[in-house]
Formats: sequence, C-alpha cells, structure tokens
Amino acid sequence: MGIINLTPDSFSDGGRYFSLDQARARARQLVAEGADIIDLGGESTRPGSQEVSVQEELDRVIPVIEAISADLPIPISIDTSKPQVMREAVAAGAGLINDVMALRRPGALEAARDLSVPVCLMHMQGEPRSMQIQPNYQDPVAEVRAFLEGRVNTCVAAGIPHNRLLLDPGFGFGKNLAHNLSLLKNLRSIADIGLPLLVGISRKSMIGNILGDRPVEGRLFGSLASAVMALERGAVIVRVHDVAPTVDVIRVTSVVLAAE
Ligand code: 8Y7
Repeated sequence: MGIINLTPDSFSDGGRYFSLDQARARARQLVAEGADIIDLGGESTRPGSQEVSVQEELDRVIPVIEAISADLPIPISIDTSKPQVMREAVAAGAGLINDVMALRRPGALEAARDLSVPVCLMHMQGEPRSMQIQPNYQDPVAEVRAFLEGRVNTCVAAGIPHNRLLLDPGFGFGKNLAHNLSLLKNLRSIADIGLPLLVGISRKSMIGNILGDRPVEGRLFGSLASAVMALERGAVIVRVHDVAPTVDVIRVTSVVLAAE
C-alpha cells in the first residue's frame, strides 16, 4: 500500500503531493513501483495535529479520487474517519476505507455498512491531538487484540461481515517505543485473530528513535527491517512511503516463507 498525503502538514512528505497533477504523477509512480493499493488521506493524523472540517477534507480528496480512480489499475483506499468523506470517496471511486478510528465516529459504522467496500479497523489509544502525551497499557498486545476483537464484533453486529474487515494494531497511535516494539515482536497474536493484517511502520518515529533520533529522510532501511518482521508474523499489507524497495523486501521475504 503506497501512501499519498493530500495534507499540507503531514510529517514525512510535507504536502508535496497537493496539486491534482502532482497527485496523478505520484499515483502513476506508485503503480510503476509495484503498489497494489494507494492510500489517500486528506487529514493529518500525526501526533498533535488539529482536525480539518468535512468540507476541507472533501475538497482535498474527492477531486483526486475522481482524477485518478478511472484509469488506475489498483484500488484507492480512503484514509478517513468521517462518514460523509467515506460516502463521497467511495462514490468517487475509492475501493477501501482505512479508518484510524476503527469506525468509532458517530455514523461511521452505518456508512461503512452501506458502502459494501472493505474496511481497515485500526487501534488507537486516545486521539491524535493528545495520544502521544502519556500512552498507558498494562499489556499492550492483549489490549490491542481485545480492542480489535471488540470492534470486529461491533462491525458484524452492525451488518459488516467478517470478509470485509482488515485489522491494524496502529503503530505509533497512542503508543511509546516499548509498546510499539512489543506489538511488532508479538504481532502474530494480532494476526491470529484471523483477519487480514495491515501494518504501517514506514518512516515512523519508532524507527527514528531506535536509530538515535534519525530524521525522516534516514529511516528507509529501518523501515524495511520492520516490514520483514511484520511479514514474518503474518502481516499481508504494509503501508509505506517507499514502494519500490518494499516490493523487493516483500518478494524476497514471501519466497523464503513459502519455501520447504
Ligand atoms: C497508519 C495509517 C497513518 C497506520 C493505517 C503515518 C493513515 C501516520 N498511519 N493507517 N495512517 N495504519 N491503517 O506515519 O499505521 O503515516 S498516518
């Protein structure tokens, strides 16, 4: 899953893909590099970020989805927590909902149920504005697992069947370095829930922290190492900024995992 951020404040590519032409070129590049899905977001969820209005988010994402979905050979994932953005994005051509709030916003469950596209449910403790201030767990792996199982049950009860759900432990979302490391090491426990597992670790601060406060531009190799470990533990989709190198990593890792 290759990332296109349509936000002026996203930390790792700083809104470089903001114009329609640039978004189109970036989408083509991600496809050429081997992406199977493009994740498109119009609201930054970085720690401390402020929310944007529904209209602002729609203005950012809908024209781009309309422009690129028609001739794109791969599905577009809409990264949003807002029900109205989910509805309009899918109407414009999006084929997957990526919700870091796991459909907890009022109206989101109903929107996802009506839209009949797959949904990624991600774990987050707290909310973006404050989630990194004091993340707190007794047992991060058990708590993330229990949260995701609870959301799956809520979704199924609301009429969203199992076969439309993906899960994500939400690296960096209300988690300190120890929490993130424990979740990656024990990721199999989340995969064992039995639904397809998506992970996003690319360029995140957990990589920067491990490498001695390495800035975002220097986090590629660390991100690739984390992708290998996630794949070994059952992840089936990795959400990344650097698609070409990640595709090599996936090919090599999956060939070895499939060997005798
Ligand atoms: C994730 C994500 C972000 C993630 C899923 C960033 C939108 C922060 N991270 N969605 N979104 N999983 N499913 O660093 O880990 O890219 S935004």
